[in-house]
Amino acid sequence: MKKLLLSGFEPFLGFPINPTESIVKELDGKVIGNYQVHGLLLLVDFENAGPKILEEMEKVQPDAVISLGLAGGRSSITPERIAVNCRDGEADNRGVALQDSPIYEDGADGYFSTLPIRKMVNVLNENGFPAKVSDTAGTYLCNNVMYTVLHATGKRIPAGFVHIPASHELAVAYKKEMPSWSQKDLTAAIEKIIEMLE
Ligand code: PCA
Repeated sequence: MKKLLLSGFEPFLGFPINPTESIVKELDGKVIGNYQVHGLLLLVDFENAGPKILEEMEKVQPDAVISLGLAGGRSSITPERIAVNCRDGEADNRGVALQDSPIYEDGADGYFSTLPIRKMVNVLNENGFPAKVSDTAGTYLCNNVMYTVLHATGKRIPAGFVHIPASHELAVAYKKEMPSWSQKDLTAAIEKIIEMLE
């Protein structure tokens, strides 16, 4: 049985809930398609998140890595195309704010996702889940994790990042006009993505 490392994040900035946390908890240990899922919850912490996922990869030796993050305000599931060697933006959950800071001093400018992102989007849309490829994972923790993983794996295994919209619970708690999905649909969409991985 192949192994999939599935990561999500704790809540961050003003968002009291991170729907990726429930997905990771719910799918942890499950067998979906060709993969057994190993869930990992990451801190929104620049110093900790990269080393933590690399440590887990060392332990699990996954055959694929999918990292999940919340993109509050997006209305679709968005597999990310590219990660860039840059950290910038709001303070993380430890209060650390970085500006124009490379993730690896001598790292490549960017890495393309090695997940089948086009197929993922097509399969999601065929199954009634709105999805599209995103051309930027930003410069915050999500991009940081995507870049760190791809820097380590190269093209060796399928690896990459998928941003998801808010859940209804988050929209109710945070900003009611925020586009949102049911937690059940968010989880089902991620299951669908895993199911189609070879
Ligand atoms: N989303 C943030 C960090 C944690 C998360 O779930 C991001 O898009 O960078």
